[in-house]
Amino acid sequence: MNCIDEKLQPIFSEVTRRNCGEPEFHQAVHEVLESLGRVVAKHPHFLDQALIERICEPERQVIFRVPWVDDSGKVQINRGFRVQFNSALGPYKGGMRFHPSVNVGIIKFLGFEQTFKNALTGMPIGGGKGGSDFDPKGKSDGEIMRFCQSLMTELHRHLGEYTDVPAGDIGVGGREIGYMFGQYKRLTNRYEAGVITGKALAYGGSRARTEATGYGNTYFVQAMLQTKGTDFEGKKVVVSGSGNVAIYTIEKVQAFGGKVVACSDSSGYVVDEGGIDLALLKEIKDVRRERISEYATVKGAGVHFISADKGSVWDVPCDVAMPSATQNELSGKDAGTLVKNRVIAVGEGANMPSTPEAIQVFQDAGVLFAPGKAANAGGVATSALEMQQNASRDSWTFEQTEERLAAIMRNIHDTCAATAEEYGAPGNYVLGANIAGFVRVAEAMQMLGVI
Ligand code: NDP
Ligand code: 2IT
Repeated sequence: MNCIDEKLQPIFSEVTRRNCGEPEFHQAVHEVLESLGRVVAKHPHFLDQALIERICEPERQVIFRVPWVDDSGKVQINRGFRVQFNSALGPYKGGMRFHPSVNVGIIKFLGFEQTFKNALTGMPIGGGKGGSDFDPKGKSDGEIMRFCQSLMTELHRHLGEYTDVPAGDIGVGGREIGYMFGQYKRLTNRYEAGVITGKALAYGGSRARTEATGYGNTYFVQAMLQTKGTDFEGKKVVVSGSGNVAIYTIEKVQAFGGKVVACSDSSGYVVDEGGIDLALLKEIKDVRRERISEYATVKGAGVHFISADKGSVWDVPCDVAMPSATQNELSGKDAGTLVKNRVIAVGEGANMPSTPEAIQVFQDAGVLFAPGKAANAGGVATSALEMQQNASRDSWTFEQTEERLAAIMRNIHDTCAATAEEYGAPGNYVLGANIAGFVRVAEAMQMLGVI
């Protein structure tokens, strides 16, 4: 890891002491503090009133029991979380993740990242995140519904369209959002559409929200490529994951003329040099909910499945890499392989998918590198557009909504680039994103008194 400025080192030490056993949270804080040395050198007033210490401490953390009954009649218990990180810019906003690896440290890292990401969108949304260690894999529809209802039975008292607005993340898509909203509505006796985003169109959702994160990352990478006088046309692209973010990244890359040759899930990856067949991938993942090896089985000759214990999707040579699965999925070694294979750009669709070592390798090699908190902000930005439509009881066309998304991503790109330049590190989007996000949150907090 790089060094943190000596003035900020005590803040980091206190974060690790207070949040022991939460390595992902430490990692996320470390990366932001690394960038802030240049800010406090130029604007020492940001060190006043324990502002940075306050930004590193969530405003509220809720942990609760989620009991539910499985199909065999057995009582199961999971743990639910909601970390309401920062509300200086608006109601807490951020997704819910259902995955067995979820713990408070994971949710805290995600809520911390979300705070700066949401600030970068320029929309009036604070940062929060939640989830559960519930594993949706292999569960029946009835089990998913009963789990979502039980979770919301506790969570609803902490939410509200002006308080905290969840959405989806890993393991939480349209089906789960529907069950959670249904239970919220029932418990509160209020049709408060703006209390959750990622809803289906039938009951207050926004067009283009499903597509927004993947499309947004593709717009961001396109803007980076354009700074070097090039674009996606004819480029070989590897996208990790095969969930919501990955699928709509593949769709937009293909629309921009790129060729996606590999994608993955936690069991392994498939290589299809002819270009991923998106209709088939959607059918296997969204409809049949099967493993990625099924793609190779259906496609047959020429398409390979390689299991996760035999290699990494980052072994596949490409011009552009778009990690869209989970945190720390791309190691320093993987980055070395990508650089050796002449990758020119990396856009993080997932949250913190590259390890600190990987980011260093990319930056040392002069690879265009878009950090998740900037590149994947299109999802939450379109959630804010969904809230806007709900508030005005309006519904926009797909074109109108996508146009707003494209403009927001362009603006985030330009803000990160200009901020990096202003702070003496042209082309460093990590620094640009961290500083621009921080300054927006910090300035609002200073105006609000010691909160
Ligand atoms: P999905 O649940 O739709 O898909 C997740 C994909 O990542 C699956 O292919 C899954 O494989 C894979 N994956 C998950 N965990 C692991 C793991 N531990 N190791 C290897 N592969 C894994 O989630 P999303 O597409 O919504 O989210 C993907 C990433 O994007 C996450 O980091 C999320 O935080 C981030 N993100 C999502 C946004 C959104 O709007 N949905 C917005 C911004 C960021 P498997 O099925 O085998 O588990
Ligand atoms: O990480 C993220 O930005 C999300 N999972 C989307 C959050 C949202 O509120 O739309």
